Amino acid sequence: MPYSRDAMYSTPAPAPTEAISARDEYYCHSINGQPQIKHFRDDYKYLEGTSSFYKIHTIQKTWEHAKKRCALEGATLFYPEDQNEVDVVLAYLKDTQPKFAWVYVGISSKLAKGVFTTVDGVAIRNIYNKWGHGEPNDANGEEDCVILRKDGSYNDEKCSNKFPFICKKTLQSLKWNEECNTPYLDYSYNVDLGRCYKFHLHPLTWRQAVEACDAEQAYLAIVNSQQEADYLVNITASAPKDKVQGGYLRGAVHLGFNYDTTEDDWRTTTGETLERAGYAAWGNHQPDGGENERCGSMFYNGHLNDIACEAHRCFFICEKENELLSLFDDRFGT
Ligand SMILES: [Ca+2]
Ligand SMILES: [Ca+2]
Ligand SMILES: [Ca+2]
Repeated sequence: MPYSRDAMYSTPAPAPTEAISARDEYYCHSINGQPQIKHFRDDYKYLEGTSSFYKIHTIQKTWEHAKKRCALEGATLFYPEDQNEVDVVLAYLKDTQPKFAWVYVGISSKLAKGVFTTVDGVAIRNIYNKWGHGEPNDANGEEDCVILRKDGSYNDEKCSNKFPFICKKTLQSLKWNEECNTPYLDYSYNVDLGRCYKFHLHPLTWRQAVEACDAEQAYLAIVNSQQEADYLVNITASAPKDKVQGGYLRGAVHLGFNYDTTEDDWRTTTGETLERAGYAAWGNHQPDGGENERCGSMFYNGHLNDIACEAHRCFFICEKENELLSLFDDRFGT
């Protein structure tokens, strides 16, 4: 659901008038969101030549993981629409990462050998379509993923090879969540806790959940009070979980704590003991998994549970500060 302008006004304003006016002033300037100032995320660069944002990923990944990572960031594994975009993006690549000789692009022949389509299903003949000499050659019958070389030509490569890649977000597709100051629309602001949360309905393993929250510039939720635990129980109860099909572990949601073997104790992902973080209410007989359950979760009733880090997929909750509101809070002591 797109963020509604009205929702902002439902946030009760704090008492000091100075704070109210400063916030109001901020909101007035940004009421139509970040698309107007052409900002998606700090790690994406806006290129006027194509009216789009790009991020060059320097941690090399397989083609599938590259595609997934871009999707987690709310973007798409880049492929060039036309010669202009090839020129603009390769110039940016040469400028910022001169050592990279090529990048993965969002084109593969995974559907059928020799049929090259983009990650969003467009046939390669309808976009930029310039292969290197003798390519595609499907060497050893195992080259189904495409790289773009610095000279602007494509080559098919083995999908399991790890290469740098670029994620792309068009300005046109950018929407802004004012309440949480983020491009991710499904975060909602809790005024009592002063934080934003998203209940993820695509079950992932604990480690994948850590990555998914990070990709949204958030973190796997950390419970800092009984009040926050109650809120997480509420959003878990109201999430439409029953509609989600498939094999995943029901009854628990991943949270941001795990077993620290150096400390020989449980720690939040920010390194605090659970007691110090503010919430350590374990479920009955938990933790009970020993070495098989070294990661953290919460039963739907709010009690903590140790869980396998990679064996089971579960729902999970991401949490983020609204840096902008915290800035005001610091400044005005509200
Ligand atoms: Ca090849
Ligand atoms: Ca928290
Ligand atoms: Ca357990």
